[in-house]
Amino acid sequence: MRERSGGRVVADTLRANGIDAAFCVPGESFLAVLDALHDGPTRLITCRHEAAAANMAVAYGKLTGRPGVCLVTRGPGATQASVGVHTAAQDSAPMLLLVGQVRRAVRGREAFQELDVAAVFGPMAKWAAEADDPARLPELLARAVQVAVSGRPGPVALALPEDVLAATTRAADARPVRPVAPGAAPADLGRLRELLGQARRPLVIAGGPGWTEAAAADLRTVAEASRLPVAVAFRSQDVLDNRSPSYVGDLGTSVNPALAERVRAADLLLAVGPRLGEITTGGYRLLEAPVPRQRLVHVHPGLAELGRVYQPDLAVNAAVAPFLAALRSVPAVPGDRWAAWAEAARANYLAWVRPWPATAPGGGRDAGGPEVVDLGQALAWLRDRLPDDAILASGAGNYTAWVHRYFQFRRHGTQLAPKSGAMGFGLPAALAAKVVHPGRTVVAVAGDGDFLMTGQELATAVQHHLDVVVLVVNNGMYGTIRMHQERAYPGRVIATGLDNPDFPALAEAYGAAGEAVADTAAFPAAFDRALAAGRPALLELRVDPETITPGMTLGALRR
Ligand SMILES: Cc1ncc(C[n+]2csc(CCOP(=O)(O)OP(=O)(O)O)c2C)c(N)n1
Ligand SMILES: [Mg+2]
Repeated sequence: MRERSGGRVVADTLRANGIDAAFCVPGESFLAVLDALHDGPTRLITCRHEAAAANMAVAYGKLTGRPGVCLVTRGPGATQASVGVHTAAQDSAPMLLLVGQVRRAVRGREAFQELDVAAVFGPMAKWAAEADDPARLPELLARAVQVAVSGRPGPVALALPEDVLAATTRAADARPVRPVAPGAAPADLGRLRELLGQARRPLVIAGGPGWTEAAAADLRTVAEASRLPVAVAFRSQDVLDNRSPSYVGDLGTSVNPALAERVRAADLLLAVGPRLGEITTGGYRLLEAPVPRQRLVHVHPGLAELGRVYQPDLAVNAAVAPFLAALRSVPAVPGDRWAAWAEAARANYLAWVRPWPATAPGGGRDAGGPEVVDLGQALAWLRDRLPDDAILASGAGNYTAWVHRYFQFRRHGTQLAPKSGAMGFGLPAALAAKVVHPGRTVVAVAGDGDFLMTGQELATAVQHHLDVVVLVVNNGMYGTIRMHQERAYPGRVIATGLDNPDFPALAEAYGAAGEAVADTAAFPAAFDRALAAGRPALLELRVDPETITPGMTLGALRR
């Protein structure tokens, strides 16, 4: 084996594993890796903040199934990137946080910027470790990739001391990693068919990691053949074409009450892939812990998730893709017995997303108030305007309730939304999406609070020619918290109001196009201009601050 630097071993490992892009904020601790990436082929996106770089890596992992790589430096870089590690964990997204570390000779002295990466990230990541020998880098890196992509995918944090990266080694590369995705046993499928055979009111809950185009197609085939109603877990709306007669809505933070009622009333829940987490289970109330009243089949690739909160009647340790492929290969269970139940669930969904909500009473032009954008109508228009493969990224805030409800996802891998509810995710995720799919339309939707957590990445978008459209939903407040505040402490507003910058001017200052939209009717033309700008573009959507959720006003909350 030729002699090469530790940094080169890192670069070669990325290439060998098909990781064709990485996201960084540079540091002098990992110059050897940067140098090894100098001549390609991995595309290196340099960012303005490590939180954004880490969020980009999360989005890359979710979109490709390969680990998203984020390179940061020592304590300051690693701690700023930590939000991405947390999101990757809650989102089951494969990710590698590579942290340049102080050199071995001074380790443990609290040297300049030193951080015990394994100790800090140990409880947050799937695995965290530190290299101490250049010759063992191939082994360490291969294990990191293996852990990140296998079973329930997740983040791995590795500290790479500066001198380990700079030293040379003749160690040979490891082989490219093949993800380990457990599959379903024939006995599991037999038992599942038995349980379905006894059911009258079955409901599928689909979500979690490991979805592929084929898995999404298999879910559609299986569900439609057996007329199974399919709800999706929190922020997993792209695992089934929302136009399918089987799609009945999402179990999110603002769930359709009729759907929540169906989860309670179901006699068999078939959870295909999701964690049965707090949001998906309506705060652990739609199912009782530890023994749900509904019969439960839980399919999950991570052994630790099975029986963690709920004891299933049938636990299947399988990834969704092999599970659904196996289920598709056996004869479909006839769905005549629950056809009416399934049709009613679909009707509930259609009623929930239509008619589009109007501006809250007291607001809007007709009432003599200022002009505003009706977010529901804007998203409904977008749903029809965007191609099926367009990617929509978002972060956290009440504005996401409109996204989840009024946009319809049609293709697998088109929704990038943090299951951790972390603000600041949308724009970085959109940029990563544009790196992975340069030919697709990519839209980030952000709140005014949310956007400014990673808004500086407009500079990254301009620098790397990542022409995304950012919709900033401006209600002049941290709306979600204001909503909770008005409920708990009516009229006592503190810390939730925002005096915002001039968003279009800010965008223009970064070299992006910027425009404000203050009227629903003006949105379509403004959006088309943004899309055709030939550079990244931001549209500030001025919405009615009174309308705190679709169908709820601040005034009503206070009363
Ligand atoms: C990183 C992070 N910090 C704080 C919070 C708490 N939080 C949740 S939503 C929210 C307000 C979001 O405001 P904005 O983006 O303007 O959206 P809006 O609710 O107004 O639509 C806050 C502060 C969070 N989820 N994530
Ligand atoms: Mg806001």
